Amino acid sequence: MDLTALRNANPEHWAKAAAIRTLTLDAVAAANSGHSGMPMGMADVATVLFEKHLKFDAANPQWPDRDRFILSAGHGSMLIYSLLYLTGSDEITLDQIKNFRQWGAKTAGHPENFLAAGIETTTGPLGQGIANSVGFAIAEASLRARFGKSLVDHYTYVIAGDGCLMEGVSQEAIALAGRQELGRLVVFWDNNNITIDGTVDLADRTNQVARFKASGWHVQEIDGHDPEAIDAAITAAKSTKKPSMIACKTHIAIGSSAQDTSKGHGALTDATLIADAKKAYGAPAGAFEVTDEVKTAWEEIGKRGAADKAAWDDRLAAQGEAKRNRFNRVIAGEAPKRLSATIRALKKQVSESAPKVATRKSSEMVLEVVNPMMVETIGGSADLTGSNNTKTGDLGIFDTDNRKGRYIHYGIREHGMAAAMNGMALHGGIRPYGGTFMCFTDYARPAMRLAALMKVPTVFVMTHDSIGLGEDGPTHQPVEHLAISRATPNTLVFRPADTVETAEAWELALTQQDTPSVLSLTRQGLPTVRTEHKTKNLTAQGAYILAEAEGKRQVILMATGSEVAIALEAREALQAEGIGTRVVSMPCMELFAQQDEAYRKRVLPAGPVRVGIEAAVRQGWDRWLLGERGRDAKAGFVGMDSFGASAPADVLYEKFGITAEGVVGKVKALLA
Ligand SMILES: Cc1ncc(C[n+]2csc(CCOP(=O)(O)OP(=O)(O)O)c2C)c(N)n1
Ligand SMILES: [Mg+2]
Repeated sequence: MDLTALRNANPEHWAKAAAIRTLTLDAVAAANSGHSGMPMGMADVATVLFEKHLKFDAANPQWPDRDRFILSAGHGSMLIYSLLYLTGSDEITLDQIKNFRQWGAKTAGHPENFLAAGIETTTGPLGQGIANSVGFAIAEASLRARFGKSLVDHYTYVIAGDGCLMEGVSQEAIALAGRQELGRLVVFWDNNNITIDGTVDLADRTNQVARFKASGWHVQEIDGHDPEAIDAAITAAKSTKKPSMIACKTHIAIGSSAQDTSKGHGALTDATLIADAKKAYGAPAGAFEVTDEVKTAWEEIGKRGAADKAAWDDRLAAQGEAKRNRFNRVIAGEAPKRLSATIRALKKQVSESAPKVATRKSSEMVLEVVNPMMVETIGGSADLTGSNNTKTGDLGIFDTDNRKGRYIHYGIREHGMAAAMNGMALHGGIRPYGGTFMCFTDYARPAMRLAALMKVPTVFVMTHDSIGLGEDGPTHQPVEHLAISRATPNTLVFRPADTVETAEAWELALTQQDTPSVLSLTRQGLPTVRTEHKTKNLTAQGAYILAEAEGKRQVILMATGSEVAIALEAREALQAEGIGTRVVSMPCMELFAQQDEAYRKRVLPAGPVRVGIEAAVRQGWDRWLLGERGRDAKAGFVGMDSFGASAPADVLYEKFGITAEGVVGKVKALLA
């Protein structure tokens, strides 16, 4: 392709865009890995966006009212690193660019949100970024409605590739954004017709323009290398009330011998190819070389938002004190001081009245007192509102005509919901929680994993958490989902036994800053096991002694959630036969693992027989059964080692042997 005409049409634009291209080529070559073609192809779009539209101030990259730029096609990470370096980030320096993909560098293979400001979300798993962006746009609309346009007034821009649009989650995201008329969301599709295996047609003939339109989007089609067309399209996109998709026809690896081929997707490291491409760009030949003129021009772009930022600071300062404090508090992600007292009051009340309720209902009872005081929560469900008990009286529905509403009907879109919630949490100012059946953790899983990796405190409300859901049968009965959730680093998995533990779990989930929570809640009613009020949050210790052995301690029963009541019943039977039995409630294994050795030893001393009880697979339990001073010959587990079945819950517990008698039998066999 002859680039001369493009270069001559707009030399200043061209030189700035070429800097992205050459930095990308050099960084990928130095790393001997990475993806050159996408940043080369999208450099024109990114340059126009940053130069003419994106509201940001490189000196204040965390400014709450900045526009958000999301690189959904995360493999093109050198695009965002180049932009950050060129505009004057003090974190993504030239040294970082030179250390692309190396140990300890902020320039990781794929962009990681916690490594540098300006990287708004972690992308790489295709489709996640575009799905996160829906949450960013919801957060903006919600906060704008509640705090006013003078404080919140920004756009969310996304670059998505063919891969992002092929991933199923993109459909969930597009449909939700269209339904909610998220007019501040602008998606650029890098329409280069290339993926790794070849041309897009190998696997897809979707008319993307028609697809977006069908979901209520405003769509434009442009030449992604024409700066004037890009500028005009962004201007038009900003003024519509619908979310916008701009289909940008581009050439992957433009100007190189790999242009328009799948070879151009990956690492272009050949020295001749790189030298030739630089020549075609009219760019300096040296590695990582950017002329002072071009660097200065980019730094000017980085300063473009400084006056806006200063004016915004003044507007924030001019707010009434209460509103300013509330804004600052929610942006900082700090729970209100009254949260603890509110939780304590509820605990006292329920430990006295000792209701028999399902923990999904307990969760609703907690939310009824928390939501009115914690204005940053946004709840929702993937079409299971009445089952997940996620909606409380005060919230109102988030909708096109009610942006103040704090409850979202996500539709039957678990993955899209989870990713959107992550987007809200990343945006800041919002504490999202959302529900579905525990079994459909699988459908939300990629975003749940990323919540943990990204260090955002999203709360996943997973109800119907075992065979205890009964008649709906094994398709709906989770058995392995606690294990996979617990296997995920930086995730708190709570399985509370009653309303008191549920209240404690919510308090912990809502005060996390860097860790997502999974609440595993029952469909079936459970007795209150914490009938003696304790002001202390015992769930914070992860596991604690719920009932002490009388006489010589021969047995420790450990259980979670619905099985704690079974453990207590088994203890009664064992104690009646003179077998001293301790019951340990273990609502959160991760928090117990974080306790000091002395505490863990107090709860799980060496000696007694140990039996774990949980209506799920054993995987994950052996640390508590065999480790921590336990011994193989003296440990057992009562739970599931197959899928469940369709029948009433009590019949299932009976048939699968998860009963007090089953536990007593297991204990006696171990004692014999
Ligand atoms: C969920 C997921 N599946 C697979 C991959 C591996 N992968 C990375 S890029 C890519 C092709 C993407 O094609 P496209 O978005 O068109 O990018 P381009 O080749 O145009 O740069 C694939 C399959 C991934 N990163 N994420
Ligand atoms: Mg492509």
